[in-house]
Amino acid sequence: MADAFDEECDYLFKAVLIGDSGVGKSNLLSRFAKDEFRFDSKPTIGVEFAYRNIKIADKLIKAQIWDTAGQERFRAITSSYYRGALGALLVYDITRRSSFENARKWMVELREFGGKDMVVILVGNKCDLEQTREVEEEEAKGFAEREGLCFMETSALKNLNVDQVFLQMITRIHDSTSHKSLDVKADQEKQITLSDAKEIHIDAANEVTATKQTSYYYCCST
Ligand SMILES: Nc1nc2c(ncn2[C@@H]2O[C@H](COP(=O)(O)OP(=O)(O)OP(=O)(O)O)[C@@H](O)[C@H]2O)c(=O)[nH]1
Ligand SMILES: [Mg+2]
Repeated sequence: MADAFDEECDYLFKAVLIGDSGVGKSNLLSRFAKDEFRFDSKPTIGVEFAYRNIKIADKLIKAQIWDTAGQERFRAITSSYYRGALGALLVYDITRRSSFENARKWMVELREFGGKDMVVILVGNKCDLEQTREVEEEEAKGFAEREGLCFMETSALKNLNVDQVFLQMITRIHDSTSHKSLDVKADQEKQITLSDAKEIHIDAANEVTATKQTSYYYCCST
């Protein structure tokens, strides 16, 4: 059934979720993929993934989002997790400063295993917990700017900015891959092969329209 549907997709994009344990990666994904939230979610063991199909302009995109454990001992082989990923959400918890400070550590891993053109968004999750906030939005914006990342605050619990953050990432991936194919051959179709996934076809003639932005959204010009 999945294969039958794959035939209808114009693109397949793989993206990954990274960040410390307990920051809300799995709940962000379940909110995005199934509109579900769990107060009692267990730490992820190994790797899980979910899909959601998104229409940008007249193109159907299958977003394949991978989720792994923040805890080192539960993580799967890192290189295969990142292989073929075109985007990443680097998630921290706005009420847990250590999870923000560890974003640097996650950046090191991203640089080692991720592709150099990956679209990376820094995500401050649990913004519904304003009263116990330990990381100011301005500070996170500054960090994102220095690292050349986009930035957004979200709440998986209240469903704030969840669709927006995933859609920003997917739109930017679409945008950059379309530009790349234009650079290579303006009038021909280019193929990119994602290991761990299927082939995607990028038609250089297609245009991408922007998706909605929100007040929480910040992005540098890179
Ligand atoms: N208040 C609030 N709690 C949240 C939010 N997102 C997740 N949580 C809670 O935070 C806890 C951890 O969430 P998970 O999604 O399992 O965290 P994770 O990053 O996947 O953790 P690992 O799988 O161990 O890496 C759970 O108790 C969730 O209910 C949010 O936006 N707001
Ligand atoms: Mg998890």
